[in-house]
Amino acid sequence: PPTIYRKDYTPPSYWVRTVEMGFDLEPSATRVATRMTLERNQTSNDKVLTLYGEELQLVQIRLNGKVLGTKAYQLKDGVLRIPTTAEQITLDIETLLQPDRNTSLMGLYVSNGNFFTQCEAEGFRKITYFPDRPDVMATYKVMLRGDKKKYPVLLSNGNLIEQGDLGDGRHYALWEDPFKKPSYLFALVAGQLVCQEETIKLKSGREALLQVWVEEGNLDKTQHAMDSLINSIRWDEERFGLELDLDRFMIVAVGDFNMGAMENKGLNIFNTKFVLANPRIATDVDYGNIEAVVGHEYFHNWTGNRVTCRDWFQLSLKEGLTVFRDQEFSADMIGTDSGRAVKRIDDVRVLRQAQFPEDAGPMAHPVRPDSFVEISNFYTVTIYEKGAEVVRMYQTLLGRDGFRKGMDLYFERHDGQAVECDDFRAAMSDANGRDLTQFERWYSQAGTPRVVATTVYDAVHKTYAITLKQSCPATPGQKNKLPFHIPVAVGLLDSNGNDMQLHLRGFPQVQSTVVLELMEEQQTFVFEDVSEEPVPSLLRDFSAPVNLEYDYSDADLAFLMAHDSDAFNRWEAGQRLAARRLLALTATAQQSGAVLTTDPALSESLRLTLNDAALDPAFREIALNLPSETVIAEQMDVINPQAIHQARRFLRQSLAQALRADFIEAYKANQTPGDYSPDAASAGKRALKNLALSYISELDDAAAHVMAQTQCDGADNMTDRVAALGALANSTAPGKEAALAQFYQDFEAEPLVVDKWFSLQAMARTTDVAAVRKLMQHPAFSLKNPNRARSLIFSFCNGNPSQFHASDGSGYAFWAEQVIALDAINPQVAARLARSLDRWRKYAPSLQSKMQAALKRVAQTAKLSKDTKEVVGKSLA
Ligand code: HT7
Ligand code: ZN
Repeated sequence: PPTIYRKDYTPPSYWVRTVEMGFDLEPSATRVATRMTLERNQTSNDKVLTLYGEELQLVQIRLNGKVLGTKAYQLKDGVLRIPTTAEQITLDIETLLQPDRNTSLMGLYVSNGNFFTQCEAEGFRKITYFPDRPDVMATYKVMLRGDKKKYPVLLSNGNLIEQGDLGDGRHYALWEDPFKKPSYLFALVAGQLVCQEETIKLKSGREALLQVWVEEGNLDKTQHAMDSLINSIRWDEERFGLELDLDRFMIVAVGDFNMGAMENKGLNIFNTKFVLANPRIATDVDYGNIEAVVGHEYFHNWTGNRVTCRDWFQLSLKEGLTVFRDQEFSADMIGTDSGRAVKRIDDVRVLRQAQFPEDAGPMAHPVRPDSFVEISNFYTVTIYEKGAEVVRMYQTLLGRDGFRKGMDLYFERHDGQAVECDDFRAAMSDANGRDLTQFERWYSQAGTPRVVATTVYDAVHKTYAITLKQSCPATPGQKNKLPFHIPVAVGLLDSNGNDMQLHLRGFPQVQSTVVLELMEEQQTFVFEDVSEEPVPSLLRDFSAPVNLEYDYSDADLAFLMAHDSDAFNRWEAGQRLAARRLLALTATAQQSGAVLTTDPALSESLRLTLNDAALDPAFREIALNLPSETVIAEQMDVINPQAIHQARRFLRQSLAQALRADFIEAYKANQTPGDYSPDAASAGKRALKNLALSYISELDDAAAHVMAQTQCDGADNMTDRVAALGALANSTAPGKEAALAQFYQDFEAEPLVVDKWFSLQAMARTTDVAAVRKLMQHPAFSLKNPNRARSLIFSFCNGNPSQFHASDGSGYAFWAEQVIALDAINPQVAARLARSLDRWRKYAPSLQSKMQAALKRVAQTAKLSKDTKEVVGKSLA
């Protein structure tokens, strides 16, 4: 398959001004009649109108009313070329689709008897031939026709302007979207659905109708999504002065969906996982995710829909910015400083767990990639999460007000346009009179920068110098990197643990945190009037997506853990200390006959944090969580998954022994009696209580079994129930099998809970490939449903490293089999799974060769999709 390059971008030869579509909805044969009016793009010299189509039956094309014979156009490899230079054209295209055979879940498909669409990035071309590219924007009018009983609800973008009976058991609905949009934002939904609705008054006084559509039986699970939508609308009005521009805004939940959700104009389509919640089926984490995803899709209405991307290389323009916005929204919804910090830590954990490895692997790409084979493969943590960090750095550099000025200018300049990442940077720069030229490298250079800090205290002159040296590892196609513009937020702690007032040489303001702007390869920053040698608190609030190294002593780290006013760095100090121990234990575990030992210093520091009642329980929970096996793996030259697992388990067990009484106390002190509420304070308490349970369960003794079993039996909410079941699943408790069976029996009618049941078993310590294969035989398992496939296969391959990387290579053989099987059903999902072996070159040779063999087996499979081909091809390159 061809590689597409950013440098080859050319504007379209024709603009599409209006689109009218008629759908006759039938699962096995849906007829689509599309009429579009086009206008020649005066800047283009291309004498051909180019349209794209995939897996379509082309019935007829008419140009200005005249049927086009096959000689009047060229149709090859999904590209339809019509030679023409006419100024204005009306094009009628009729296509025939088979939605019930569409297992890729792109374009028009059937899920549980209902119709749904997914058009981003290139799904519209599976509905009709079209200039399916984001810089072609048009207004749409859509007529839906279908059986009245089977499809009582007919939805599309914008406003409902007419509906009625067709007399033959069918009915119709006519929708019109007043805003021009790219084809990737088109959507339709038809079927048996019910909705919760609410009318709200917007800031300007206008009214808007909000609806959350679900399958019958799920109306008791929509309130949280509705609340989250209303909160999102209010937040965007307040924080960015952005109002909902439509009279109607709909969210629809679907059980078969490739990703989380989709921001189609006025008709957001969501994976059920990010809509449905009540205390019986959803955990605190689910509630938080729903709020974040509802916010994310809503915020796209401005950052993505009103201002969209010129081409798919600019994807992070909308995704990075919108993730940043949803992160800020979630933080503001918690409201407290410590809640904000916990949210920030959570976001950074995701970045380190998933994006840092991506940035160091074969799929590493810049936030604005230079090339791709299949754009679906580029909906990555780099585009989303690193992209959000890049946007956050503007705010760190310009301040909140400066950032808002930049946003205002961005909308003033580009509302209704399809633009580039550079346009966003220019708005930030121009609105603030700041030169952000060098900042561009965050978009063009891949890889996680390394920043090494060294310090010198001069007791005579009372100065403290911090030298920062940056570098960036080579990534595919980018050997040498130029220095980034890196904001490094710094504080200095005196011997009492208080923040010093900082006098940075050359800067008049005195503050307790300063943002150093590292722009050269190496720079020294000097602080004056420093009365004693401080302990530096570096990269506060994780002010840049870099790996910061400083030669802290263990005592420094314990001191920062106890005193740093920056909650992020308090947490970070604990993680550094724990990572140090874990790496040492891992090194020992690799030697045969070695005996693992711990030192009490870490447990004493953690004991202080655990018992510090002045700290938010949510913070204590996150601070007591050790770095994951993946995070530790990334810090090793050669990854040994078994040794890492053994080391982490050993450390958790020794902490459980040392702090048993403290954990029991925390368990008792953080009960949440009364009605369940997912608010941050209650969720924080539950999180700490369940962390205590998970540590106590490491001891795997009778007392721990009773504790978990009692919680499992008595839980009145899913957070507590699943935490207790997880503890049992990882234990040798006699009641383990019965508890798993009971859970399934209680929730077999709730697909999202059955997913949890599969996932929890897939990640259990004792689950090996044979056990996963057995679970695949369960009647509830299906590869066709992405959530289900993710819950078992992905959870095992990505969430159970010590079993997946079994020394006999059985995990890799299983992985290859599943990638191949999934590829025939759903290439996007298969290509995601294919990423599990990204880091194969970092493992010991005996594992490497087995991984390579599995990758080759996939690569050599006949009829492999271009999605999966690109991923395994890049891995093997
Ligand atoms: N913008 C949406 C992307 C998306 C998507 C992409 C490819 C295949 C299926 C998809 N479903 C949704 C999601 C978002 O970032 O909001
Ligand atoms: Zn998005």
